[in-house]
Amino acid sequence: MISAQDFCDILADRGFTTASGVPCSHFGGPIAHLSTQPGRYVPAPNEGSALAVAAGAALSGQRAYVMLQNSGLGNLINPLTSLVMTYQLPILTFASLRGWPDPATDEPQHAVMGPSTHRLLDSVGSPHYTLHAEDTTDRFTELLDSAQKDLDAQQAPFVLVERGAIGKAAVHEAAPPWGVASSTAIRVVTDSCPEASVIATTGYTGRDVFAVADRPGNFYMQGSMGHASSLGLGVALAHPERTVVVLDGDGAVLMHLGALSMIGHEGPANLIHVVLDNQSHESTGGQATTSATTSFSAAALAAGYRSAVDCDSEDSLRNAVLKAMAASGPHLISVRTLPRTGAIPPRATNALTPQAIRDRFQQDLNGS
Ligand SMILES: Cc1ncc(C[n+]2csc(CCOP(=O)(O)OP(=O)(O)O)c2C)c(N)n1
Repeated sequence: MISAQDFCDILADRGFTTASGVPCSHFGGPIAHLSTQPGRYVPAPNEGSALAVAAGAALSGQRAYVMLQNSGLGNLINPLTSLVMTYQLPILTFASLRGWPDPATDEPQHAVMGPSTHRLLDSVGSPHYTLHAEDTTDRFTELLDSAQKDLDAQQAPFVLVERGAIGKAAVHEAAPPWGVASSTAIRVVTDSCPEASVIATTGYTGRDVFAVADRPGNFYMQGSMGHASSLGLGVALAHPERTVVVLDGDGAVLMHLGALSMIGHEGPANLIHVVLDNQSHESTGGQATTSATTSFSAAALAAGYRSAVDCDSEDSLRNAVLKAMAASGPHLISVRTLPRTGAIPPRATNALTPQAIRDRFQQDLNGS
C-alpha cells in the first residue's frame, strides 16, 4: 500500500498538481488530502465531466489526473473516445477495480464491470496498468514512468487500482452538520405514504430503507448512480394510479441533473422526488459534493416540477410529503440530512437477490 500523501506528492512532483473525479472509497485518501488545499481537486458530478475537466486542463497546457470508480467508466467512455482520444489529449486516469478479481466478493452491481474493466479498455485501445494492494511507492513510480511514455505519445493511460492499494486520510468537515437523521427522514417519508412504490438510490440510502422500512413495493437500485429518478419516472408513467416516491441522494441527483428537466417536461402527477441532501458522498467516505452551492428546489421548479420545497426538520418533512400526496406532481422535497452515526445496516442484496427485488416489486405493482 502507498499512503494517500505519497500518492498525491509523487504525482505533484511530476507536474500533476490538480485532479478531478467522482469518489470511490479506493480514492478516499487522495481526495481527502487534495481537498484540504483549495484548487487541487475539482469534485465532478459524473465521471465524463471529470475527464472533460482534465481535458480542458490538458488543452491549456496543464497536467491533471482523474480518479473514479470502474462502474463510472460507462459515464466516461463517450468523452474518452470522442474527445480525449480523438484530439489526442494526454490525460492520466485512475480507476478502481470493484468486482475484480473475484466478483463474488463484491456487490452484485459490480459483477459485470469488474471482470470486464481490462477488456473494455483493451477494446478501445487505452493503455492500462494495475496498482496492486502490496505495491510500494517504488512500484508506483515505475508504473508512472510507463504511463509517462503513453502520455508523451499523446495517449490517455489508465492505472487500475486494487482495493487497499492507496491509504486513507481524514476527511475535513467544511461546516458543522445540521438537519434530520437520514433513517428518520426515510421513516417519515415511508410512513406518510404506506401504499407508494419506493425507489431507493444507490449507497447507504438503500441500506437505510431496507433496515427501517423494507416492503415488497421497494426497489433497491444498487449501482446506476443518478438514475433513480429516471427509473421512478418510467414506473410513474406506466402506473399513473400509483404514487411513486424516489429517495435520492445529493451526489446522485447531481450526477444526472438533466433528469430533472425530463421529469418536469413529462410532468407525472404521481411522482414525489425526495432528495436526502447531506452535502456529501457519504457512502464512499464523506467526500463533499457541490450541493452546498446548488438549490435542488430552485432547479426543480425551473425544470417544470409542480412544487419544490426545502425541509430541515421531521415536522416540515412530514407536512411536505402529506401536501405532495394531496396535490398533482411532480414534486421535489429536498431535506437536509445529518451524517450517519453508528453501524451502517446491511445491503438489501445481502438478504435478497437482485432478481427477487425485481420480482416482488413487480408483483406489488401489479397488485398480486
Ligand atoms: C457511476 C458511479 N460512480 C461512482 C459510484 C460510487 N458511489 C457509490 S455511492 C456514491 C455516493 C452517493 O452519494 P449521494 O447520492 O450523495 O448519497 P450518500 O452516499 O451521501 O447517501 C458513489 C460516488 C457509483 N456507484 N457509480
